[in-house]
Amino acid sequence: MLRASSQRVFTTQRIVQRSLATVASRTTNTSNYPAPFFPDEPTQPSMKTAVPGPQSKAIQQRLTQYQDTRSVFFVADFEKSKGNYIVDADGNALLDMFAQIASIPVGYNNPAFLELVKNPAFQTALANRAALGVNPNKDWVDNVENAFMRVAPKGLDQVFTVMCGSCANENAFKTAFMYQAAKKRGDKDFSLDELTSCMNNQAPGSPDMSILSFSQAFHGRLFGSLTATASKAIHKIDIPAFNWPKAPFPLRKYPLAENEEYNTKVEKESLQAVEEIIQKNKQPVAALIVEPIQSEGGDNHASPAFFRQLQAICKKHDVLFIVDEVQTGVGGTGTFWAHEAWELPESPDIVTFSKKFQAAGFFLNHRLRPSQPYRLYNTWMGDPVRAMQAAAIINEIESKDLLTNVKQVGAYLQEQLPTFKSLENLRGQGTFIAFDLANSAKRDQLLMDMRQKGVNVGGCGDRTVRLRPMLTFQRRHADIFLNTIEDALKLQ
Ligand code: PSZ
Repeated sequence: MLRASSQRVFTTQRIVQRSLATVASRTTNTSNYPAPFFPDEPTQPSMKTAVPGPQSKAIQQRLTQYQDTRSVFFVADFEKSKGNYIVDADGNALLDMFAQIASIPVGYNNPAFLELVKNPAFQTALANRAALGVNPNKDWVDNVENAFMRVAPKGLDQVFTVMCGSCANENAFKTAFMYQAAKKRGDKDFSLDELTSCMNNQAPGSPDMSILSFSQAFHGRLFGSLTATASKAIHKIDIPAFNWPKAPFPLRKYPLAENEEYNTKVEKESLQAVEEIIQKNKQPVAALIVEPIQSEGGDNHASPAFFRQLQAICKKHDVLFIVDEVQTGVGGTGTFWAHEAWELPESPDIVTFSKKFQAAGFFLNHRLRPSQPYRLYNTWMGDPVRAMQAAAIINEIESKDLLTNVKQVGAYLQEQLPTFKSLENLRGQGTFIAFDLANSAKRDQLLMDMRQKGVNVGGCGDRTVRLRPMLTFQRRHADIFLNTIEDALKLQ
């Protein structure tokens, strides 16, 4: 487990300490790079055309007949992509620090995955998809143990698998509602009134309960998860929502060391708001959901102490504490689960996952298992193919010691980035690093310029650049990124 203090503090002192000599060592001293995880990936970006190039544009134009492609950056050639590099339809090789919206853990065409495809058990699972609630294959229990229980947070002895991050959160919410309703009902059976009223979406069968989430949160785009989401209006507009409360997420000021008083104050205010909502909200709060780092909402971090107190408030009121690790899970922050860095006295009640794990779902304690079967249920209930992939990912992380790699390369980036004076509010944990540009136009221009120079980086919030490299991103890649951003900033 990583110490809570591992969250890097960017101080002015450190900025002053940074000398031009260190920058020079970044650009010239490549002899002490650790051995590459992918000896056959490109050694640097190679650009043949603008991005998107003519091939990308032609395919996109064809696809636009049937699908909205306005969000497409460029069309990929996954067959040619390798390791940390994504190759596009025009043959451009870009260092990929966006990684399918933070969802590629161990590189494109990782040999472990290519090997897995040859495995007869994998082929059987691919050719014969199981409805896992009806006919799990005889090896499904092995997958559950190898992929999920191996990395289950302490005390969370159950796992429910689904198809995506939003599905994971929606089913976690249902679990919380069933738990709270069962607690209220005691030993009694469902009443006739409950059984009939729920068929018309009325109380008492469809009770008034809520999920408490935070301002700027992102938990998905389905009805319950979208209600809990508050990152951008465009995600929510026109969609009916539940009447669920939001507490303000503390928006800290940087550098942390110079803003301790303010940051303690905003965290305290947020915690007070949480407790007040739990005590006073008209729709009783069944659970609170929080991201370890608010990602879509602008890469907002809070202190480990904040999260410990959040859990304590939830515990005091028996509100379930759900940690959404859909984006932060599986190593990018330097620990397998980001919440490990908080040193909680006990695990959260529910931890949801997807993205880099390839498999989606959530961990829970057996006391939260619903009273009857079929209440947490659907056709596929996950996918054995993805579970096998998840097990291979854990093997890669362990055998290549990728968490240590993330910590080291994250620390290096966090040390180097303060030399760029126009990058504001530097913040990070592991390689989950972000900084702000002066405004959204400058941010968008920087992202575009970097892409033309062969480094694929994404944004979030209004004016934030967020780094989401793979766990296989090494010092050699960090230097390419640093040199490229240095060049791109000169264009601003
Ligand atoms: O615009 C979008 O729909 C995006 S861009 C990034 C995401 C979604 N992230 C998905 C996500 C997440 O980051 C967190 C913390 N929780 C839940 C989700 C939803 O996961 P999916 O997209 O798999 O439903």
